[in-house]
Amino acid sequence: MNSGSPIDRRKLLQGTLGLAAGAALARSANAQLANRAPYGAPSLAPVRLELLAAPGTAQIQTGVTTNVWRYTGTQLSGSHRALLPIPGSHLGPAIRLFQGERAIVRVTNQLGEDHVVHWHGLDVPEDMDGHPMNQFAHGASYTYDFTVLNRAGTYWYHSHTDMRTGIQAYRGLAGPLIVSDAQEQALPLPRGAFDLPLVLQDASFDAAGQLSYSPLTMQDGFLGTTQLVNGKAGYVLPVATRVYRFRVLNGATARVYKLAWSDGTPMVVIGNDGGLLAAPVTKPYVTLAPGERAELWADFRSHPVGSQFTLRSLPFSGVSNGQGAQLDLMQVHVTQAQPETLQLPTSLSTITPYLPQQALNWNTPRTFAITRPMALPFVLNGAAFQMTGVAANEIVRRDTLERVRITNTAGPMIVAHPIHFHGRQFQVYSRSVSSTYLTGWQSLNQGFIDQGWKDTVLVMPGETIDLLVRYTGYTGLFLYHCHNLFHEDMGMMRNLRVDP
Ligand SMILES: [Cu+2]
Repeated sequence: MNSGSPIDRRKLLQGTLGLAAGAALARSANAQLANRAPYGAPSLAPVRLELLAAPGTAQIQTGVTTNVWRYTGTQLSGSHRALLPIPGSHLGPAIRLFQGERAIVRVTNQLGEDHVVHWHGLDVPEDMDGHPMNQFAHGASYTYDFTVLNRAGTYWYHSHTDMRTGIQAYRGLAGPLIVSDAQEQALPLPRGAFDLPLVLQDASFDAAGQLSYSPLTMQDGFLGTTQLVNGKAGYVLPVATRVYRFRVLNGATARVYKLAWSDGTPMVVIGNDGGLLAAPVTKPYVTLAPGERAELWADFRSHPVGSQFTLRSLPFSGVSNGQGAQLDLMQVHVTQAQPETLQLPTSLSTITPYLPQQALNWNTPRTFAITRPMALPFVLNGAAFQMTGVAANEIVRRDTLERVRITNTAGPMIVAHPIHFHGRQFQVYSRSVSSTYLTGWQSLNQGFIDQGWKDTVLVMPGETIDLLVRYTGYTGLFLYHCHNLFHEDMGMMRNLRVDP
């Protein structure tokens, strides 16, 4: 069954913007056989986990009980603790794995609708990647079995259900996935209680305190009125006069954040989507689009006990009409004096830049345009999502390096789109923006973290971005899509077919 026709998605659009959401379509069988042998060698005993996806309740707002969907994790085996629940949060527990480790995660669906889990940023086989063709029904389980090939970094896992990714992730079906490796372990970075995930989301509530998901417009998608950190409104983080490693993950369905400290302290960035940067980067603010991650070195040594400040999103323009107001995200309260000896390392990791001439197609970049057909949702590469459909220019060779160009330059209703590629991490080679859209671009561009490894990149209006992408070593269908989850659910998603 093919879910890609504009008719289906137009119906869903009407349904979602109105009262009822469309039902997920039945999954289709995939004729494509994946190459499932890992190309890294597992070095540790497998980590076996159970994740139950089911309805539950949470105190997102203090004193108010809200119905959510949540992952509840259980560790069955493994040589280390692999589940670190976020205290008090309805979000999924942080899953901690090591490079080279095999993870076997059995997910059971008790949601009352189809579900599938994507391991965002990880390089895993086709049938482990959370493609909606592998979604499974209420009452069923699916066992994900993969070897962690990725380097240390802040990845995440979340719903990727056909036309239901937005609502499922919004209601809580998302969590951090932390990978460590030997190089990272050897660095003097904050650990334990000083190494914290900060998952940013926004939400809206009805009069009864229940989550509402009502996308504003096609351009905006869903923008909530309440800012959440780790599943809490009005989040307050007590800290000591120490250094913290904040793993900030934009888990919002559509909102872009321009992150800054209220006291004007610059942001010290040590990592992004694909792990630690080669060296720390200091920025006036950090631009973080849905799906992206930024690791911050937050040094509170010079802040006296009793001081308070705010992590906020500064004003910006150009993303979409509904976005860009200043927002307070969380309060930091310095509550304890403690000694600290850590110094910011001058070097963090080894990142070898791809050379342009290494790309097979340097002179003819593989180009995917963002467009919006008249009165229809946004699309990538000229067509809405088809479950197993690929266009002629969406067939690539495994493990080859290519120059991939994304353009966001067509049409009268241009907005920003965070574009995510499944499979391997890529490098951002260049950005250019047309003068018409320069003002909005300049309100965010100093916060782009284009160094290092990326799996999601914000493509601003009027912008053309060139990436250097070495495709996954696995074969099969791997998605690329907009991480504005409303856009994705409306069909702004395509397959790349990775051939041997
Ligand atoms: Cu989009």
